[in-house]
Amino acid sequence: MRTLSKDEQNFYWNQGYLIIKNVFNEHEVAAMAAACDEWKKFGKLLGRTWRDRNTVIWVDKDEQNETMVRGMQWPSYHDHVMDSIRRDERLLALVEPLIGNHLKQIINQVHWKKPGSQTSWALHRDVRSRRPFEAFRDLATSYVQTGIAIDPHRVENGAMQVVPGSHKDCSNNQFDHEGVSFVPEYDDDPRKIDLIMDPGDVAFWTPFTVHGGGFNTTAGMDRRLYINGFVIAENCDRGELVWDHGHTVPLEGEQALIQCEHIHEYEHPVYPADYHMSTAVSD
Ligand SMILES: O=C(O)CCC(=O)C(=O)O
Repeated sequence: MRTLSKDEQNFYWNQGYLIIKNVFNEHEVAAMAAACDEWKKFGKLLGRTWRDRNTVIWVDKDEQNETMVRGMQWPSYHDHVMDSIRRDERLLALVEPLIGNHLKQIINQVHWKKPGSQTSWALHRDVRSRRPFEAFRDLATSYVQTGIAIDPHRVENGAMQVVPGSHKDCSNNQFDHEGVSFVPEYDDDPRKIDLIMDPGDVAFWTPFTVHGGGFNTTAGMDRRLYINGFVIAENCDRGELVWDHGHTVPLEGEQALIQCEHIHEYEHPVYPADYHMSTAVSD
């Protein structure tokens, strides 16, 4: 099984990101794309942002005032394709040298950028979304975010951007208060690069790495990224156990507390009127 070499591990810790090519094959990518198409249809049918416990579909209007799906969280409670990919042992084999094999998952998310859309994620550090702060210990060395390219990621369709080395520009204890948000001061940072990926490639980044992305300016190329975030189980009070000392754990029973603070009060799906992609703390 493909794992990370020492050089790749060093690259990740030094640069704050890494790309591994060809982790998933074309059939697996096609299956993810088809699953996403179904979720997109479902989102359009709903016509507005929708939540059931940890599962959220972000539905919005595009520039032509047409209903569009910008992303979703936790398809894996309901979708065996997305579920099997998130706990595929090839992902574990790549993450394990960085944070071990007893892991919780706190992010399971798809980002859509449809052709011509103005969807983007301004530069930020994911640490801003790790709330409450005290639920996440030793974040810098305990948490790895992964992103699987479902479509080709190119500059023109809004590939994710990272600022290599930016995770070293700050320290953990700078973030023990509210108010950490976007970091526009990195917009013109000469270190900033586009993460060019082919379908099936996987990107890795740390919670302190500055990243984000631009618009999809193409006429016909979707840009979907399947994001799964893993954390050393002992160092996090939130999330679903995904790997129990190397043994995969299915999503069964009551959903865990992750980001939905009122999860155990939900009796049926809700349409939170004030929940909007641009303001959601989600990544
Ligand atoms: O989808 C993208 O291009 C950006 C992803 C991102 O910023 C995030 O997951 O935090």
